[in-house]
Order: sequence, then structure tokens, then C-alpha cells
Amino acid sequence: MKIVFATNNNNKLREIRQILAPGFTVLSLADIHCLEELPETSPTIEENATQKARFVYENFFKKNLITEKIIGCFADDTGLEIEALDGRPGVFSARYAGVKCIPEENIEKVLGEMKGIINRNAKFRCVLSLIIDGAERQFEGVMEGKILNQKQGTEGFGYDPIFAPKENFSNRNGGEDLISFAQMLPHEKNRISHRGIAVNKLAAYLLSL
Ligand code: ITT
Repeated sequence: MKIVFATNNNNKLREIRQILAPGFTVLSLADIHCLEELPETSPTIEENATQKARFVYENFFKKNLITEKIIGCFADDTGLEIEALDGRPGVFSARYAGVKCIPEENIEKVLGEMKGIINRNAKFRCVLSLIIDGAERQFEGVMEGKILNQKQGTEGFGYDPIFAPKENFSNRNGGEDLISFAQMLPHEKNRISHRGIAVNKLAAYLLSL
């Protein structure tokens, strides 16, 4: 089954391709010759996911620019919600330190705001919007965890070096050290992550059609 994943983020594309292989062929925006930046100007993660998926549906599927047999398209909006920061960066996760900022600057801003704060509870929330023949469905994946005091690991992307998922609180060394997403291999992160949970729900739905 072929499906378009509407994202400008190659890290998300890589993860979702790994999770959905081999049953699904995930096409990128480049594969359908969509070279534009996706709009995401909405106040919530849910609405941003809809906005991105709708953009591709309206401009490519509805205008019959898709010639292959492709079932539909979906988009992913993800936010890191930190309890002590009233849910920030949340919907602003991509541009927390400024519109053109790099992930490193977002991390520095979060670590600065979390300095001295005891409550490190946080969660990643991923919402996928799937559009097939104009009808939309959403799938959510949440992973709770803690914000670390400093970066750990080099795998993954975005906020991964400072987020330790709950699933791994007792780590492989047998100690109490927290392991970040960036200290896990790609398949280990995908097995438990917010995105993994949401994508598996989406896959189950597609297979039920
Ligand atoms: P698209 O909208 O094109 O899909 P984006 O990077 O703008 O790509 P989001 O709007 O969902 O994606 O922004 C989410 C931000 O959170 C972004 O800065 C990512 O680096 C970060 N992020 C998303 N998923 C993550 C994950 O699994 N681990 C760590 N950080 C993540």
C-alpha cells in the first residue's frame, strides 16, 4: 500500500519509513513533486496536523496531480509538553527559540528554563492526521518521561538528547540512570515512542479498510 507522508522533516520521514516497512511504501513530498514549505500556523497540535495534511490533499490529490495508485496522505505534528513549564514548548516545539532556530538552540532554551526545577515530568505528544478521499481521521501517541539536566546521546533528532522516556527508567546498566531517546538505537526508540504508538494505530486502521 502506498501513502504520502506530508513532512519537511527528514528525521520524521526516516522513522516512519522504518516503522511502516515493509508493508507500506511511504512517499515523501519530493516524491510527489511538492516543494513547498507546509503551513503550520494553528494554535494546537491537532489543528496543525490537519492543516499540513489538508494542504497536500487539496493541492495534489484533489487537483488530480497524483497519477500513481496512492491511498491518501498523512501529516505529523509533535510537541514536547513540560509540566513545570505549563505545557511549553508544546505547539511551539519547532520554533521555541525563534522562527529560524536550530534544535540545539531549542534544547538550550529548555535546559535554561528548567535549571533548578525539581519537577522534570514531560511528555511527547504526536498527532497524525490521515486524509483518504477527503475524509480525515486522527491518531495520537503519547510518551511520558523526564527532562534530563544535560544532553545525553547522539542518536535521534530534535529534543531526543534531553528526554528520557518512562519505559526506560531502569536502564540496561541495572542502575537508576535515565536513558535518553538519543541513547537508543532507532528501532529501540521506534518501539516505544509517541510516533511509534501513533503510527501503529494508523497502520492498524489502514489494514482494516
Ligand atoms: P513538519 O511539520 O514538516 O512535519 P517539523 O520539524 O516542523 O516538521 P513539528 O512541527 O511537529 O515538525 O515540530 C516538532 C518539533 O519537535 C521539531 O523541532 C522537532 O525537532 C521536535 N520533535 C518532533 N518529534 C520529535 C521526536 O520524536 N524526538 C525529538 N524531538 C522531536
